[in-house]
Amino acid sequence: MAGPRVVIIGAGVVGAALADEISARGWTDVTVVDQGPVPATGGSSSHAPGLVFQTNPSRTMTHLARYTVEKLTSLDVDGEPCFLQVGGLEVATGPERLAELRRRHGWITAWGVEARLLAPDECVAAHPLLDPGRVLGGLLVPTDGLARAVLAVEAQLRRARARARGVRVLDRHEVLDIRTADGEITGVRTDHGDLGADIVVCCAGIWGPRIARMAGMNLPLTPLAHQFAWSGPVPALAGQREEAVRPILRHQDAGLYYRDRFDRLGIGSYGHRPMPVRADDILPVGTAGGMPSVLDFTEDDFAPAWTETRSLLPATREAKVEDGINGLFSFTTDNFPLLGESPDVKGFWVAEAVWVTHSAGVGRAMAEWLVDGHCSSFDLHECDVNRFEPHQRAPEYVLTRDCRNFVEVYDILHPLQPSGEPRPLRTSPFHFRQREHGAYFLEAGGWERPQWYASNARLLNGRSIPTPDDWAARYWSPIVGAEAQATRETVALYDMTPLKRLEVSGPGAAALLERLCTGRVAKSAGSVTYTLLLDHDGGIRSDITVARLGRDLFQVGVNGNLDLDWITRHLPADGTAQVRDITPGTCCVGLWGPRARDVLQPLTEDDFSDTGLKYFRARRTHVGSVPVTALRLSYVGELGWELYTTADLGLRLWDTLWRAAEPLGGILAGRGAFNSLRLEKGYRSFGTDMTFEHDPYEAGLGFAVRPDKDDFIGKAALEGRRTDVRRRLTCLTIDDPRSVVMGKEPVYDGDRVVGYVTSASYGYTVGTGIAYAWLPAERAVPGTALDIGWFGRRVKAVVTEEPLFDPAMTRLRG
Ligand code: FAD
Ligand code: THG
Repeated sequence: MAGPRVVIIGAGVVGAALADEISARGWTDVTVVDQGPVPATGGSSSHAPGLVFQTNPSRTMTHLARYTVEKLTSLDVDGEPCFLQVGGLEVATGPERLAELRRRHGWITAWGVEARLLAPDECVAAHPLLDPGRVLGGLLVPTDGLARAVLAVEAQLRRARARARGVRVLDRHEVLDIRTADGEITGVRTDHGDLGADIVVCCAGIWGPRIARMAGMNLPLTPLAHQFAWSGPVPALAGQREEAVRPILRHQDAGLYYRDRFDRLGIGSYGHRPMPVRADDILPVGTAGGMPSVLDFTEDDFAPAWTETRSLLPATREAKVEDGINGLFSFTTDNFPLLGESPDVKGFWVAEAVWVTHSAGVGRAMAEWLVDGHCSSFDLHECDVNRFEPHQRAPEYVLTRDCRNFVEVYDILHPLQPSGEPRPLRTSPFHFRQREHGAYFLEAGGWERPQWYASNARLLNGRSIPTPDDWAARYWSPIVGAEAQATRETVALYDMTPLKRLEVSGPGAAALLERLCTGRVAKSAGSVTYTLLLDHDGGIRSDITVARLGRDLFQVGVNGNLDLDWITRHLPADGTAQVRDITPGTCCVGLWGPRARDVLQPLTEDDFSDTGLKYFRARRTHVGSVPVTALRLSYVGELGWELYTTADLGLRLWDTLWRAAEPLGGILAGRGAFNSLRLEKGYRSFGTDMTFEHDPYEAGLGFAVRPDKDDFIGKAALEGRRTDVRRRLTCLTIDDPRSVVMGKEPVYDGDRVVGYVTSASYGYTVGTGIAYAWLPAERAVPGTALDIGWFGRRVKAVVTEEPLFDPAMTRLRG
């Protein structure tokens, strides 16, 4: 089995890793094409100093890096190792950074990579060039180190070219065009002739946008210049025989990193102005004499970096900056790579905006995805090139965000911190009303979302809302707690407009959804079903709600653009079903709380009693003068409805509801309360609590799977899993009301790391801190006492039966 004809464009670290991994899986009809000479093609990989720091807030990114480390440590070229495992050290020179390193220690520990917090003298012992007077502490990851990128290219291409595999490598071949027919790849045109192909994978680095455009695809990345310089000989390093012995070093407070190389020091700086380059202006290798991925060194921009270096590492005062580059590599709007298949051209794939750090991991991920149809080793939902909302592909947005991300690359970013610019982007029809009520807005998917309302400060009278410690108290107000409590006491309006919704229609719609969903969704008109989308390997792709509004008409509440992409890819070829994102043209109010019916019933002729519209039923009706689709369900676990209408009537709907709710003591409530209430109720959030790597049984969502229904995607893979659950998404409670964790923290059993927190909040109506965490099944037993790592200290937590609030569902039904 040679597999389909694959052409990989680009022989940098990414293309080389993919060629190796894909041929190892039996696809051997593979050609790697590069415009430059292999292995030092002149792309970014040829210039990368190769620092591999595995620490990352994303579990997936750490795992991609960990695999890269594992693989490259096992590879050599004629005895020359591809990886120098010198360790990675991040140091703090200020108290905020010191706290940040403790948080980072939490992440890397949670993701299963060994790391240690170091005292100042230990930092200096590990890296003797450091000025002891400046360092407050550090984070050491012993398995970090230096990837030798060009060697890694060579080693991986050698394996791929070996006789048993027979991958072809055509260097000095420039790709000039991508050939397609009827929306499918047929080949690539090069300056040396055509190559037929069924699959093309673009691993062209900073040239990616140019190649993608040949296939009609807009690739949202920006090449930015980044300064890297070599010092001359540093006397203190004289006589160093090995290429590198000290840990790679990061000094994030000044945007700097370092590596040693014999008696010299390499210095990378992000401390300069962003220098974006249009992908179209980057010439092919070989045309410009020199290397187009490298711009001239601008010494002035480097001056502050050198001053700071001489302060942090005093031994460098005896040295000079010898030579430097402004090297180009890709930034994206959310700092994740761009992986996956074009939505428009079948067989055109990309693996772009990938660092050396993640390259081998990405090679493996892409190979699995291509060969198996899905990637089982890594959860790629954050990396999928089809994750973006339409505005996130706009050139202005991409450029602004990418430059911002360059500036913020080492900044301390709070998990709730909204991106500074561009803002505001998407506003619901209720936006100006919300502002009148003093909404404090955060951002998600471009939407301005009220986190709480200042006008609700009056609710604080007579309540005592515990204040969390410093970090958790940012982007927080005690009003959040008051709004949560008031929701359960009276009734609240929540703006649910940002909840993405799709319309699936046509005579084939029911069959399509039955094939994709784990539950029965083609029930009577008016039914609503909570159900899952699975991948072929049984991993959760999303949890959704499917409302059948008519025989051929469904409204589907989803989690993001990947759901739209997934459904689109599975549309029947005969055109009998369509899918459309109706989010932008519509809006939604969640009206929830024990008095919700008292608000709604007087506004409509229809019967909204418990029997008139049962729990998990939908109806199209009117509220005052506004036509609405009402779904009776609630992510906050209270009586009430999601009320949808078109954007033009949104304000009218809001005002109508508010006029009826206010006299009954109703309130407006924000996202902070929402998140607390849903955790009390045990409702999971896709992407945070469960992702592609989890199956429904582990995630506590087995109830949404109907193994007895007709075939659906993922069904076969689930067989036998229900009884073989090794890890569980588990509810923990935290007694200390000040210690509110935020997600991504490690969970310890004594000294052993046994899991990690997904999401957390204080539960304002149950009166305890709540943290959901992934734990081994044997520890997911109520009563088990565990610790959560929080800025280097331990917070006591106990596994607790869930849900914490209203397990009998008396609030929702009735
Ligand atoms: P590349 O290595 O650029 O490979 C793309 C290939 O595509 C090129 O060989 C090019 O010739 C080929 N190609 C493009 N267009 C065509 C065409 N039309 N026809 C044929 N072939 C084509 N990352 C880290 O992890 N750690 C670091 O410490 C680090 N430091 C860096 C420092 C600098 C100064 C720079 C510039 C980058 C650094 N990076 C670092 C980033 C890292 O180098 C890149 O992200 C990575 O090398 C990208 O690999 P790639 O294979 O995607 O791209
Ligand atoms: N509303 C709508 N669609 C959505 C969400 C929503 N789609 C995406 C996301 N949110 C899905 N998440 C949930 C989670 C839980 C519930 C609904 C949507 C829920 N679960 C009940 C339970 O678990 O007890 C009901 C389960 C059942 O009866 O099958 O209500 O917020 N429109």
